[in-house]
Amino acid sequence: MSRTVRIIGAPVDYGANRRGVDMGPSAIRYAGLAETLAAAGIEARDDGDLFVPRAEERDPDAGTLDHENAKFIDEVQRACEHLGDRIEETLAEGEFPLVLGGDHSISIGTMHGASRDADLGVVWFDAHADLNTPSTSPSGNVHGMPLAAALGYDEFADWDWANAPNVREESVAYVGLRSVDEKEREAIRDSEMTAFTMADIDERGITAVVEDALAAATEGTDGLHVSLDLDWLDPSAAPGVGTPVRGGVTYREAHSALEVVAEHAEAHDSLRSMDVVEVNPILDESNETASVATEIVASAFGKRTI
Ligand code: 6HN
Ligand code: MN
Ligand code: MN
Ligand code: MN
Repeated sequence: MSRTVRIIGAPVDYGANRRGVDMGPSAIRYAGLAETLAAAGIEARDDGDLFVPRAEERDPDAGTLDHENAKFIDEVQRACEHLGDRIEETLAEGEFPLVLGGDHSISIGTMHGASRDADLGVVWFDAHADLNTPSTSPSGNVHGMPLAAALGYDEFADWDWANAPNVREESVAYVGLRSVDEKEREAIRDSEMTAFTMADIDERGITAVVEDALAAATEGTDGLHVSLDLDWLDPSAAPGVGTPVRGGVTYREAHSALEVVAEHAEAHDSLRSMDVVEVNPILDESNETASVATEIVASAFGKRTI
């Protein structure tokens, strides 16, 4: 990583159905993110957390938007608008935005901010497709909707704050899908996105799959956003998440994947922004998931053994 990494905490849990994910930024810091990056020779500075009112103080169904089946949507909007501005500022000042979530709804803000002045490709490491809309969501949880929001599907078409200004379907690539809702499956099939499931990883190996995902996301774009949902990993390696799904990538595969990202970033100066989401210390075992998150981030930024 040639730029200084600016760490931005987004302690948001509005988008998930389990409390505790708002403590993700603290847990990741406590796991030694700054120290791990420093030891790897990566310059980083911590810019603190966004101000996010506690969910208990808010009414999930109040608000001014048409929020049916999108819990806390007004609160998500407010947090994402602030986050988007912080991302834009960070990039304008020549630093690299690393966002610590929080649940995955915060990526709406990251992608918005990172695509204001650039065509942005996206690689989405996740068990889930996060492509629901208020009309298709089985849960009403906005953390299952960030990509649909960025791409302006259904109700999101009218919500400019949610639509990433310069993210195109054909520049979005999934890696590691294994829990996709019926309507999401249809939407992926009808779309121009690239989607690699766990079966693709089993068959072809993690490196080949990530290389293809990177190629799809960086063709014709100015920069790459990497979104890392910790439930992408198998729950045995990352137990502290709200929506675990069996059959995910191993600890080693996760490292290999992000090492491939680091190589691509070095060769093409492709990496523009990153978020690390869904770490929930309340559900974790000895902060293991936050430690794994920390180590994987270091791999993405080019940490080497020798
Ligand atoms: N995540 N597809 C499910 C839903 O409620 O829409 C689960 C979403 C999980 C979201 O882990 O970021
Ligand atoms: Mn997700
Ligand atoms: Mn997920
Ligand atoms: Mn728009």
